[in-house]
Amino acid sequence: MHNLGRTRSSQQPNHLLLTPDTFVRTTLPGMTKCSAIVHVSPALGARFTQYTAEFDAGGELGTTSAQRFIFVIEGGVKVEAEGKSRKLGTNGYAYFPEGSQYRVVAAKASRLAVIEKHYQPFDSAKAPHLIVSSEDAVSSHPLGDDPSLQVKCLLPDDMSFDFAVNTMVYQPGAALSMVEMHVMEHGLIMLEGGGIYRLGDSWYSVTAGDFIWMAPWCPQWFGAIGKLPAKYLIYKDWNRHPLAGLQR
Ligand code: UGY
Ligand code: MN
Repeated sequence: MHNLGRTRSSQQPNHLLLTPDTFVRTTLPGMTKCSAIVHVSPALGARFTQYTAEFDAGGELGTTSAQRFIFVIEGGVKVEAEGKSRKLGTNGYAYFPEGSQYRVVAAKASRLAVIEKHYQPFDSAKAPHLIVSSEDAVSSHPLGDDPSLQVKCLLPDDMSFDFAVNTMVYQPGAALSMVEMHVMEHGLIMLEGGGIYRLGDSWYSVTAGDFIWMAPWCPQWFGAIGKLPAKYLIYKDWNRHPLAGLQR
């Protein structure tokens, strides 16, 4: 249904808000019975790609030359890697190192958050390893000293990994204690609830299903509104010097 040209989606130099009414689907090379809503990519200045993959039962993601992180938003998939087959249900996730061999096959109609990034090696750190797990199995900790804002780190706190993916759960009324401005960029998918996101000099109402990209140093703040907790999955580049990857 059209909305007389109106949407909450907004593309700005240092941030992007994409709401489901503006999603456009495409099939990426290697996908079968699967389509992608590409939320952000280097075409916009990001140093990673994030998309939502929508599978029919039996659909497959295919391969990539980059390292890849997947998170099951809805449904379930089978991960075949290192000679084992493991099932991931809702909140299940996996990390695949660059160059590894694996298959991701949907057990039923499913929706996954997918993040891909070319690996940035670091001197003495060993190569990152395969991870297949569930967010439900990860323990949370408060952000700062605020127990109403809980964070789960889905990847190990280890220099082998050049990015982090966390979930953050805000109790109704909880908020970031400061406006953050930092070198890392973010890809964020709202999983539950909603609230107000400050991005740059704009304040947006956001809700489950929305995607946000924040460029490095984009001013950012979130406060949860409503009677239910707000939850999001958030990517950031991590563990590398700001000059890493640039020519001498
Ligand atoms: O990890 C973070 O930088 C996180 N606190 N940022 C955010 O939620 N916008
Ligand atoms: Mn941040």
